[in-house]
Amino acid sequence: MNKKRVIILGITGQDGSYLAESYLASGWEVHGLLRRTSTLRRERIDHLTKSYDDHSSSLNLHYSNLLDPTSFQHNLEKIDPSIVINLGAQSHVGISFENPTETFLTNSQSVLNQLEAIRHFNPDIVFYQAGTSEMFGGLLGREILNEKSAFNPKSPYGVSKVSAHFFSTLYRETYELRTHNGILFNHESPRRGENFVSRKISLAVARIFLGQQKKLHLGNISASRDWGHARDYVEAIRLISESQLPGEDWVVATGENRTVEEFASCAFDVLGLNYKKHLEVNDELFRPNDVQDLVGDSTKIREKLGWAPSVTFEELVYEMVISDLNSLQSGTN
Ligand code: NAP
Ligand code: G4F
Repeated sequence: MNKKRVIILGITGQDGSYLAESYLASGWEVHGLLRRTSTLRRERIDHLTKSYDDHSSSLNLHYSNLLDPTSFQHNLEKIDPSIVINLGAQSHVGISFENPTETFLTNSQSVLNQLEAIRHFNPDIVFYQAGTSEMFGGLLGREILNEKSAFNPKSPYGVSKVSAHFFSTLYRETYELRTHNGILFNHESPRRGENFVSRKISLAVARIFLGQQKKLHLGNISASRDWGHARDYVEAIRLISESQLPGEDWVVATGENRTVEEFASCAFDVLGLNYKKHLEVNDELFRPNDVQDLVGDSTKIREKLGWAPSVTFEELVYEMVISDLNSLQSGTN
């Protein structure tokens, strides 16, 4: 790849921020697309934009809402990248039941627009689409999910991502675009949004420890997820998009799953607390439909691209709880 220039959609999100760091550290010119919001809160990438005077590692930002196809097209032509990574999404599964139309337009229609723009501007661009284990809708019997498993989505979010997956596949097969579909299982970090269950738990544990909160209210605590660390998963995205392969589907997972209750138990353990004293199940926090169990088989990416997760479940939970405790104690959260 001679032109080391990448566009990242969803740069302000958890994965976008880690991916930008990774590309910048290896000398890439990184262009992040972001939407206009009423505040300028971009805490996940502030540390990258402050280094503007150092041109070897600067992050370039451009306004582009996922719902505005012309703004993507103009940026594509102006930046002329070798890789486009689409991480932009309404990524909250529970909220997708409340905002199904926005979720579908943001997560699926936008991908069609991106593919059309790439097809007409430069079909050699590598395109990465952020697919998800939510597309599977859960374990079928005892099958561990891989690239050949059937999709059976259980939420508007899941349906929108299946649709985007098939647009990406269609443009690969029809127009020979170099589209890769990542099918990533849950990945978390201290930068995870506060309304996802892992971060809701780690924040609550730290606040309860400091006497700032009494109870942690959760919904379906018997659901299980295959949880990894976002830093490991953005390295998988880089391996995939720089692989020189024409375009394929890739499951990225640890191969182990834990219930939400086990996540909470482990998190309270970090600060020597008994989760049973603080956790309450609240019926209002259950979703209209939920994926009960997920665990992935990432043999393909391990064998073909040499990827492997480096952070264990216990290390992930520990890092999240300690990070929230430190931020609360230093007044930065
Ligand atoms: P995230 O933190 O929610 O980030 C989503 C990004 O999309 C944010 O930068 C957000 O911008 C942007 N976005 C949303 N609507 C937009 C719009 N209309 N115009 C422009 N930008 C918009 O998600 P994440 O955890 O980093 O996940 C990255 C991608 O991977 C998502 O597509 C997600 O669905 C997918 N995925 C995530 C996981 C996981 O476990 N994390 C697993 C599988 C797949 P704002 O900051 O302005 O909201
Ligand atoms: O943390 P969650 O909201 O993540 P979910 O639904 O698995 O989705 C995340 O992972 C997907 C990959 O599989 C991504 F595609 C997606 O973008 C997102 O990043 O919920 C996990 C589980 C669910 O079963 C939920 O019902 O936790 C359960 N849960 C129980 N109580 C809760 C709560 N989830 C949230 N957010 N808040 C609760 O109070």
